[in-house]
Amino acid sequence: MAKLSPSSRVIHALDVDSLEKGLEIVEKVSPYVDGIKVSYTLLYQHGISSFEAICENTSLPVIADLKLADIPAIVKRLSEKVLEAGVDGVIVHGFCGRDVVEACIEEAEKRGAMVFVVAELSNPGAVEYMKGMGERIARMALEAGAYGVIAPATRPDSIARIRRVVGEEMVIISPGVGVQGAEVGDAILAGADYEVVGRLIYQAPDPAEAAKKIAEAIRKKASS
Ligand code: O7M
Repeated sequence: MAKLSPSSRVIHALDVDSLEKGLEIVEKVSPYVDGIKVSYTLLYQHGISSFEAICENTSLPVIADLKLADIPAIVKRLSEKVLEAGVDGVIVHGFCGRDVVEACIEEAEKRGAMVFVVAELSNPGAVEYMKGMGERIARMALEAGAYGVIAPATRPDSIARIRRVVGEEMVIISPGVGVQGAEVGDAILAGADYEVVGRLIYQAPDPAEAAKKIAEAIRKKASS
């Protein structure tokens, strides 16, 4: 199982509907990103075999973003299914509680895979219920033994607070860059390890060039 290793510090959110386009983009952007996140867009269109196809066509870690949110018994079965497809990591919601996160980790550990726990979502409406909850979830994820947490690039203050909770032991990945409003590099400055970038890359006329520019912008910001 591949683990994340920081170089560009970009994870590409491959939220495309077409597997053909997805494979093409993966090939083009792989030199400029550290991981690929796949989601329901491919799953609904092409089934779980699309995750297998992406895994077979890249040496980068592939993270399945199904944002699992159910009772432990179901999360365990869904995690097993998705991990069987060959992905290197899975994403589970933290708000469902420790038993759900632990069920996911139990399955992932059998294969040495990574589990990422959503601590706080990036959309504006998330603050209605989630603000402040992110730190509690992050603490639970740390205690449960998760590999990483997801914190919003749109709220760098939340990233900084979550980093204080998890210390250097956990990886923080942050979506919300570009279309959702966060500037490239700001999540890294606030304490994230990786920025999760979707539309800025897969909707660009030249996804490879876009990924390269984002990686350069992060490098520049992180070293200034
Ligand atoms: O860069 P975008 O806005 O086109 O895409 C962002 C990606 O990150 C997309 O795949 C979302 O599902 C995901 N995401 C968020 O945008 N916000 C969150 O709070 C959490 C995620 C995510 O990846 O959660 C696991």
